[in-house]
Amino acid sequence: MAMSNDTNGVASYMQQAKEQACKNIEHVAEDVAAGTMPEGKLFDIAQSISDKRLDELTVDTTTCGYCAVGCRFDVYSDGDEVLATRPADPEETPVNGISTCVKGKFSYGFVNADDRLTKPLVRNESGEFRTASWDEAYNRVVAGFEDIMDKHGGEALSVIASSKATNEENYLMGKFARQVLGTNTVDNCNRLCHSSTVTGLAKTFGYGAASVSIEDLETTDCYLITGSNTTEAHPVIGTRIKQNVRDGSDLIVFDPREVQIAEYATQYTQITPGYDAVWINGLIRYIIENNLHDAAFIEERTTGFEELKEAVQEFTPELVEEITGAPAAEIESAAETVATADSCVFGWTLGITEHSHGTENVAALANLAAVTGNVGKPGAGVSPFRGQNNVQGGGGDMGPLPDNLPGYQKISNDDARETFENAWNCDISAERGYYTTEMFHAADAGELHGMYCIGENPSLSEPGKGHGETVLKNMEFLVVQDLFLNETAKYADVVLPACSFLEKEGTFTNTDRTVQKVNPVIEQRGDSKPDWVILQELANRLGREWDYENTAAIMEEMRQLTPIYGGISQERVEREGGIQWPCFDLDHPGTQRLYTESFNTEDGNAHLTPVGYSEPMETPGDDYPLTLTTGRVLYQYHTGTMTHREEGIMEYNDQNFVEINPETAADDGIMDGEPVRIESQRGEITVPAQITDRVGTDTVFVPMHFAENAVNELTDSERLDPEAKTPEFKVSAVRISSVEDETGSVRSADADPTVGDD
Ligand SMILES: Nc1nc2c(c(=O)[nH]1)N[C@H]1C(S)=C(S)[C@@H](COP(=O)(O)OP(=O)(O)OC[C@H]3O[C@@H](n4cnc5c(=O)[nH]c(N)nc54)[C@H](O)[C@@H]3O)O[C@H]1N2
Ligand SMILES: Nc1nc2c(c(=O)[nH]1)N[C@H]1C(S)=C(S)[C@@H](COP(=O)(O)OP(=O)(O)OC[C@H]3O[C@@H](n4cnc5c(=O)[nH]c(N)nc54)[C@H](O)[C@@H]3O)O[C@H]1N2
Ligand code: SF4
Ligand SMILES: [Mo]
Repeated sequence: MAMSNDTNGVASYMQQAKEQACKNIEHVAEDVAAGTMPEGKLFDIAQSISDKRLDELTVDTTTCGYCAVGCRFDVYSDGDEVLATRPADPEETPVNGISTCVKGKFSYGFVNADDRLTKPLVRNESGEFRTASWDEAYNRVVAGFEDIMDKHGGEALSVIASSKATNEENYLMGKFARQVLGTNTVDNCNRLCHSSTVTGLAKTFGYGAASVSIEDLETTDCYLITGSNTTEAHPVIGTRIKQNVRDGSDLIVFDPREVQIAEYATQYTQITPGYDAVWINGLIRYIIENNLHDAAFIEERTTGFEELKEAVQEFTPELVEEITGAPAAEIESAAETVATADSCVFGWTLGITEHSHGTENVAALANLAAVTGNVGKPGAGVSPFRGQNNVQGGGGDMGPLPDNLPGYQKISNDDARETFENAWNCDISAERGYYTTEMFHAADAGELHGMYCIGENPSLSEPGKGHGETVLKNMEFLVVQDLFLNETAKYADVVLPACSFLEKEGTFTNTDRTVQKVNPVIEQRGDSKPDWVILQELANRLGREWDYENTAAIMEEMRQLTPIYGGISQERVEREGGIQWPCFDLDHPGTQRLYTESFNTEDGNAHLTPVGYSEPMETPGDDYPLTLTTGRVLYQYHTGTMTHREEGIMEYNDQNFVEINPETAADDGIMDGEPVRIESQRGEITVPAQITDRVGTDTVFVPMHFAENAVNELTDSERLDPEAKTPEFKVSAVRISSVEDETGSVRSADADPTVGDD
């Protein structure tokens, strides 16, 4: 960590930010960030910085540990606490420049929270947790895993890897599962998220990743954005898009909710959740019918056009309107705009993927991109905005997956398996393990007996909360490795305290495939340890000989076994800044844009993949007449383990709510702010109403961030995409009714996510 010589500069920066925030409060009627960003907080920070002696402060640049945008900034600390963040040297921040969002800037209360885990926990004789030495905790873990291996074989064990952790740590989580435990059942949150993107893009274009760079996102002529609440979930990308639209680009948004990005759109079309392939096929049909497709691109770079043309015939504008609610005229105008733009980026997130036909939705979008020739040229391509800070790298590229080894090398491929069997000195089964969503059913069926859950909170985040909890409770042996005793850890036999991204070194890979450095900016808390250290110590107690001196050594081993990361060493990332994969050797510059010459398929062509009619596995009917869709808000992060410990954030949004259209609310006699009971076939919750025409009359929305009245009581663990096994989080049939004897406050409906750095 470098010593700061710029503390006055930080204090004055924070002071200016505070003034800016106050200006916002005065001038923007429906304030915003003010709630979280808190004048008070900013003032405290400015004060605490100026109170410190210069030589007590450190400053270092690191990468944000919240979302996959991959913002970088300088963190000021006294070694113990994060005092402030500030834009870093722009050379070091290729993705965000000087922008960050409220979470990256302020949400660090979790670091020193009173209930942060600082010592291992084990159960005492009466089943209560008590603190233990690392030695005792490790012995319990070894005994627990060995017992299950002896009784049922290693394949009865499972690992949930953490996309919050670094690439190096995730490489070790995959290696630990296969080499130390002898199981291919290792998976992570990608399964609940973008795995349908990965399967959909792998079969059409080859790589399960964004083809574009942030630069393309800043400069394109046109955007088609769907199923992405960009300004709340990827705020800094949202800001880039808004700027470019202000400069004249077109922005078309299809979403069941009029989320903030829709307010900036040149065309916003409200759709019924769950029928995306229908309207996307409608666009393709119109484009081909009207000769707006890119015939040269199709001829030279794709296969399957005739089959696609045939398959989209049934999706007339009239049919699309009937099924999705998108007016025929809007289908036509969107098709015209996309097809005639010089370049177009297709951006999506979970509104497309979290369905029982997410892979088909993604394939349909890939078809649209290819048919209009919008791949592999500047400003054009596919851009699934990835989720967790390191889900691209840690959750995918590093191979903690049931069917893939690092770098998407298939477990079924004999050569790939042999390479890893030799390098890791172990046997690897050619049969894939269980995906996360399948693990819970396998445990029910008595096929899976133990789980090592690292940095995830499946008790709350998996679909069908009741089912998930029962499985965790019944798990013969459960180890949880986390920053907190989260809702999953409550069922654990042993809990191991891990370090957060602020306390450790390594790399994260962001949504545009850029590998960036993560540096420790504060001391480790209590006896907690970085995930890689825990994994190494456990592997050695289970009979292996791991001797990584640091995370650079892990990266070195990984890159030699992973062609797409072949040229990415920590030393190089440190020296050059971000490097985008694929980067095949140390002289390779990295790849800004995919598919400029050819696709990553055997014949080098994009494989157009016809997609027929599809609908959700559960649709509204007489008993449950509304569609529930679920997701995020700007201020909160997932199950709240981190953001719920930041006072400023909780002042602004401290409880669950349901968005209901005014007409729907009136029909049911529901008043704004009053409690509403929401019931599905799985369960019921009661949350305050937020009446807003952001949602249509057939849809309600509940966020996923709260343990009390958790929305996953209502979702379903059975309904999965057939290939990716992603749950249908975005569609459940529900009914609502007014509950009169409780009250609650709700957040304001429209929030401006930017923090004023840009
Ligand atoms: N503040 C914040 N930011 C985050 C996170 C967080 O928890 N909080 N989590 C991160 C993670 S892991 C992820 S994966 C991303 C997720 O980022 P998003 O996917 O943008 O987040 P969601 O809130 O799930 O939003 C889904 C969007 O899809 C729309 N939608 C719902 N149903 C449908 C449908 O059937 N069709 C279409 N076309 N649209 C639909 C919703 O209205 C919403 O706009 O966010 C990342 N960033
Ligand atoms: N209804 C509904 N449910 C959903 C979704 C939805 O849209 N709707 N979205 C799904 C999606 S996209 C996702 S990604 C999942 C997210 O679900 P999870 O990944 O289960 O949620 P998080 O709350 O992010 O859990 C991360 C855990 O890691 C811990 N942690 C943080 N940093 C570290 C670290 O460095 N090391 C270790 N060991 N632990 C760490 C945190 O304390 C926290 O307990 O939720 C899914 N669930
Ligand atoms: S946009 Fe994402 S990466 Fe950037 S500061 Fe916010 S949470 Fe962090
Ligand atoms: Mo995610």
